[in-house]
Amino acid sequence: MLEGAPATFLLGAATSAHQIEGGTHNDWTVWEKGRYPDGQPHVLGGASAARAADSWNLWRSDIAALQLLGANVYRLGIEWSRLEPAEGVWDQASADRYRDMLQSLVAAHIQPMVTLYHFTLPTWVADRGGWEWTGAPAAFAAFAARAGAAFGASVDWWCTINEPNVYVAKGYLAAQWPPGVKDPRRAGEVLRALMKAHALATQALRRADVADADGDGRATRVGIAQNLRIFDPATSNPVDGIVAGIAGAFYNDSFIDSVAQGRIRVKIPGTIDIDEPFPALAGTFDYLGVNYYTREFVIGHLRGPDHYVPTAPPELPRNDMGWEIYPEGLYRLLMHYRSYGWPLLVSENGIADNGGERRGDFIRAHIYALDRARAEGADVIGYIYWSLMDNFEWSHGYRGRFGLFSIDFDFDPSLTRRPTAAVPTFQEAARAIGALR
Ligand code: PNW
Repeated sequence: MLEGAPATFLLGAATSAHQIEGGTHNDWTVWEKGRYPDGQPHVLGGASAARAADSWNLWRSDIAALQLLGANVYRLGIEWSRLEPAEGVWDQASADRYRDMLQSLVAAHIQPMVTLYHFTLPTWVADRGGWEWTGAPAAFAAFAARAGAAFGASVDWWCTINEPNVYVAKGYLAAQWPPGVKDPRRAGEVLRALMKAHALATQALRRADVADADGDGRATRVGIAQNLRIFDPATSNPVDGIVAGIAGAFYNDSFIDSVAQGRIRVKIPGTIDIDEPFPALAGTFDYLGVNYYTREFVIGHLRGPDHYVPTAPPELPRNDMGWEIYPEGLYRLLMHYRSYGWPLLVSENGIADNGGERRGDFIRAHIYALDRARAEGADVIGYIYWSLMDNFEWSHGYRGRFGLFSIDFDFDPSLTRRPTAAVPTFQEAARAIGALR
């Protein structure tokens, strides 16, 4: 694994604020208390992130876990609703705690990579309409400016927005996440707003963070983490191929192509058609973050309410959440997206595997896929596993166990981070780049 990769290769693990911290108050906190019209709770089993992994208090154990792995990067979130509990109000005590965390990471030779928005909004933003509020992109940029000024001395790597496409699909197409909407027109508008928010936040970060934390001559590396999937046609029926192409163009590429062109383009034939010049988007990626999990097989329909029906042959290997395990897909995506010219960072890749027996092989197979892409010329600068430890897996509650470290949320009040059987595999990769001896 990672043979010939430079010592600067980023190898680490990821989390997000709401999924691990506990004690957050945002639009998801509200959603977790709610139910669907049929009485089902929004979150499986009525679970909530009220305590989650308690990283707000146990963050030193998280750093110890990263050290055991030999990680040289930790992708973590900072919670907007904590730092700015009301518009324009900055919570200094929370900022101090994040600063301590970030400084401790740097002292441990682990570069922090900070995500500003990972699915959760302050209630004061959500109450005004969330990303449909016309003031939202500017409010987010103001938050980014403050975060850049407050934490820039420890942080060079910034991720403005995590998976804008998943957020829009879950919140505005599938109605499974807040705000629980099913409306393609609004989905398109929210994607447009997220692009503007990213562009404005990038400008803000570059202005506010002028401190070069790692001494490599660059104070900021900004990008997004985009969920990328392989969409393969389920059969040789040309309709499947056409619909798979449309799905990929919307889901994988709207955001990326808009940045590449400095122009907001969101299109689903017959459904969404947005085209707006937005020059501030151009040049806003210092890297492209690739969150890769799975492939989908597409059965297309030209008529009827569902043009797009994802399916999956039953014989394929799956994780605990039913997602196909398909390492080759990572190779295919890296080889495709290299043509945009941005350095590629695998910003998430992981498996829900409750027993933990399959995780080591999963990581090895995906790093091999990454190695193949590197050998063929792709500029892949890092691999970040999702997740450092088990955490609140959104609408699945604590059912999806992605952690390199497991947590017994039911019976262990101290929430000890226990190494899973995949840790030696990760350590082997860390040794290959000289991050662990
Ligand atoms: C990513 N889907 O989200 C996120 O960035 C993490 O917060 C999350 O825990 C991780 O993947 C594992 O799910 C996704 O349903 C959530 O297709 C759901 C989907 C995809 C990505």
